[in-house]
Amino acid sequence: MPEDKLHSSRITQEVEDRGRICILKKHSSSRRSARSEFEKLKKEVEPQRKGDTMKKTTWTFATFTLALCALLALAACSKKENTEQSSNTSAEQQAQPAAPATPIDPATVATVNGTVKFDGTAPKAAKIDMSQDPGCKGTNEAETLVVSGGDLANVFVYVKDGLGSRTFDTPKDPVVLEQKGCQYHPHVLGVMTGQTVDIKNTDPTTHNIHPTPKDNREWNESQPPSSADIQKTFAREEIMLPVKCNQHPWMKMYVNVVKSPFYAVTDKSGKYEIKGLPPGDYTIAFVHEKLGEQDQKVTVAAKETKTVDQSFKAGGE
Ligand SMILES: [Cu+2]
Repeated sequence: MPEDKLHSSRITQEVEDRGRICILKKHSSSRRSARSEFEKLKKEVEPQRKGDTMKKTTWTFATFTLALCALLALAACSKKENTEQSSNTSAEQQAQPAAPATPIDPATVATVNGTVKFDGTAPKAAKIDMSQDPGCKGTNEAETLVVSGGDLANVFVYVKDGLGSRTFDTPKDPVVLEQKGCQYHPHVLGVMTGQTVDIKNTDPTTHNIHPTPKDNREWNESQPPSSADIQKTFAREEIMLPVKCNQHPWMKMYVNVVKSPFYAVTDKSGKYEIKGLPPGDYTIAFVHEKLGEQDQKVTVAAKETKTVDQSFKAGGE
């Protein structure tokens, strides 16, 4: 091969190799360094061009290859940048920088408690046939309406209004959601924004947890028996966020994500209690998955305990 051709083909090879290395190693971690890589490469090759007898076509090819490599490197690098950006965004959504909590004087705090009743005759809870999965042990019945002696369980009660611009610390302890007997425990869960929900599977079968939110990120994850807990947070306030299991169609529960610690879920006796409230005027919301929402206004003075009962009529009115 004549010496000039050998030289030009060597340069072309070099350009190709450098471009390839740039892309493969991704050592250009940003758009700027990819661009400087291109400039450096160009400077190195350019002076050789002047004294070179290389044919024009070879040079066109070399420049084209150089430009293509640089473009590919830019694309690879900017793609990486975008990925980083989007993962940062979702990380921010998951854990927003916490504003300092507004101080509450513990000597003045009040309590709101009460009982929630179901007004009417509750239909008998439907039995659930779990025979499709031998890993689902025990008996199970629908929890859409859990009434005993007129007391309504699984009502989410929270301070909907009156807290103004107060902010609260996110509790460090997680709330636990357990899958046991192919049933969610609890059926209605309260959690603060950013607080961890620790999801356990104590069944000898695989579950697939699938929240279907309106305002939070949707996800679904499989959890085989004896696997590690799944830990999740919810970034935005959302009441009665449905959670289902993709393996077992009867499995349903609701997560309630709130910004304050002033919430409770009625127990089997229909009772709830919200403690530690600063004195003030509040709207208390009572929310049931099937019967809807009812609100009540309440004013609590310092150290006062006020009883706020509520009843739901059959049919949601
Ligand atoms: Cu399941």
